[in-house]
Amino acid sequence: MTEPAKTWTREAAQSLYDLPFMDLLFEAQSVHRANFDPNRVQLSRLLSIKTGGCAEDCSYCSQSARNGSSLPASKLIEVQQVLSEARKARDAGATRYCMGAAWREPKARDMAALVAMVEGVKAMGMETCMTLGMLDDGQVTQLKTAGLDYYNHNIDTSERYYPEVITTRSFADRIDTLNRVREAGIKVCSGGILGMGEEPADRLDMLVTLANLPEPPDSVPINMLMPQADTPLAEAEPIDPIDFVRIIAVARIMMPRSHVRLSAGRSDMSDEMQAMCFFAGANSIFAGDTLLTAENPEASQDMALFAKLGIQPMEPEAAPKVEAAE
Ligand code: SAM
Ligand code: DTB
Ligand code: SF4
Repeated sequence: MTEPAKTWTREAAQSLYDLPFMDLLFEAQSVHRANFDPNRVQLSRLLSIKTGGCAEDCSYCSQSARNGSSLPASKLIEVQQVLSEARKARDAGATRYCMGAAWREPKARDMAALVAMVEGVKAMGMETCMTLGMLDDGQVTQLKTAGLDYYNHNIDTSERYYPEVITTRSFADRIDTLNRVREAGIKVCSGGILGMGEEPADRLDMLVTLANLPEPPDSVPINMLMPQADTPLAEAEPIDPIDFVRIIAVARIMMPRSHVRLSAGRSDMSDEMQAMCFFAGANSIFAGDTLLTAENPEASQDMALFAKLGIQPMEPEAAPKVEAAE
């Protein structure tokens, strides 16, 4: 898949963002229709394979050992347990299985189990995704060889705002891991969180960084902060829903062929807000009642919303519907 070469600037992103809402949504929906079936949404399922006790200081996260959170640290779970959960997710309609670990980076001793998880989930016919923190060259090669399809590693916010949120690893570290993953031939899933006290310009700068990567990410998760007790962002001011929808629309226009995922925070969104996000070009969600540790709408609730909107789950590997334009 080759993307038309286009370099985005903050100014160009800002002028989209500032359009009258109806014009912005019309443009986003037009771009969406030119690239995807507008009535299909991809379902990913998450599983926390190692929870809590993380050495990083991400100020939004309940799993950081530095946040005084009560979440106890667990060990990497057994491969068989992952596979039995994955089978249930597949039977419930998930086409991608995303395994997340609360680590700064995986240790050498964990690699054999991680490889077995990827191989086992892949053998069930689902796409595989992992999010394990930073990776070195050897680790990306091992995961690629096992058949890993996607790696999730979020830049989270703008380069400017990033140090306000995380100090234990840099924005540049994140970009290094993303480059390593892409160069190994693993598809990149990268996005961020809205509602951490950042300015609208930070949200746009985050999209500019993502869109200007050597290739835009295949998947772009846009999370709405789920404030977690005992974290520095526990009392963060919620983002205005219209501002949130505008960012989804700008992401769709800037990354026309990426799956834009309406990620964490849906349990605090109305049906109407989610419908607006789908109209603005979001075409992927996390399905199932738990994210990694936080709550998510019940499958039955999502299916009721899909039925009201005439949305169907996307088939696995449903690529954008047209070949890349020149
Ligand atoms: N430890 C790995 C890492 O950070 O790269 C993987 C798991 S981490 C929980 C994955 C992503 O989830 C984070 O980068 C962040 O964007 C998102 N996330 C974590 N806590 C969140 C929260 N409370 N609200 C919204 N998104 C959150
Ligand atoms: C992403 O962008 N969002 C997911 C996934 N990638 C790993 C995680 C959301 C986590 C929400 C908080 C929790 O469940 O602890
Ligand atoms: Fe650790 Fe990931 Fe949470 Fe940061 S977001 S504290 S790296 S689990």
